Amino acid sequence: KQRLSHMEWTQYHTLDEIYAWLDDLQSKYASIVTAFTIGKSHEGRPIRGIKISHRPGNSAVFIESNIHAREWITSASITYFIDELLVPSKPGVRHIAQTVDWYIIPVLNVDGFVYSHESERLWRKSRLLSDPTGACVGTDLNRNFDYRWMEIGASADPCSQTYAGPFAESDPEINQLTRYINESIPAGSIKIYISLHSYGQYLLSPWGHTDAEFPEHYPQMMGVAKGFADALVRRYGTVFTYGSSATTLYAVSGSGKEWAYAVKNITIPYTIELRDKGQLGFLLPPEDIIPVAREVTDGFVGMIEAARGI
Ligand code: ING
Ligand code: ZN
Repeated sequence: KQRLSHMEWTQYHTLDEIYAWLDDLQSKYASIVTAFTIGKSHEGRPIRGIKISHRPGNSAVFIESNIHAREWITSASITYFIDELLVPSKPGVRHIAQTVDWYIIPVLNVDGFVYSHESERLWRKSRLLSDPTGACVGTDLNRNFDYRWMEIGASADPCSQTYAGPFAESDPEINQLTRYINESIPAGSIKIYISLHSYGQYLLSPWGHTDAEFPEHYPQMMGVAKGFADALVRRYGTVFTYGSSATTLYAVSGSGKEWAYAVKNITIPYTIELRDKGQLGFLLPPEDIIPVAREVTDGFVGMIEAARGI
């Protein structure tokens, strides 16, 4: 297998290609890059991430991407963002690279991602078989977190696209993600948690489970969301809507950002839904990778600058 020395972001890459690229980054930028593995997926693939840190003592941002298999634009654009952090093309990006510790898992749902490449493009869930009849495969990993698990917007039917799993953290992808955050990242250092999805152009905060109440830090969440959306729209005019999940999109429970906020006390947790608004949906063409990645990079610069002092 040929090893990639770099990616061009003109096509969607396989998991093996993304991992070969991660290996290259680790050797090329050894002084600031630490590759890590949170564990293995149900089918035995390593779930890998990258930590970018220029100096000790920075606050951290944690990003999980491609928790849903078919949302390829998420790993495509976050790998571009990683490249930008390592070789910044603008001072704003250099600044957020140097003053924040970035923990990024480009593909969390590795089994589903490979399945989406090889067998069924629109696959969403994991590949864990928990249906006793054997008829349906996969857990919706963004319903499998251990906070208000299975309360609302999640299904107990293994055949559903939003099947929450037989119990909270049933799937190794989720229990190892939470264990990694609990055990391997200094307590309290993560200030922002991002779960990267497509599509819809939303930036969603807690709460997911209710539209009748807002979390204590909702004003800060919205202030930082505005920083992201205002910076992003300036590049190509792409409009992102922000608000709580339950009031903006729909009610859910057991998703990553709720766990991050309620269990880990991470003040600024979001689900971000990248382009588009549904015209092409999950099938965004490869020509869109670079524009999406560029606007998202601008958005992250605006987000971090808005979050200073929170
Ligand atoms: N959408 C998210 C989902 O998991 C979401 C939307 C997540 C809404 C969390 C509210 C809270 O269903 C996609 N496209 O996956
Ligand atoms: Zn999703």
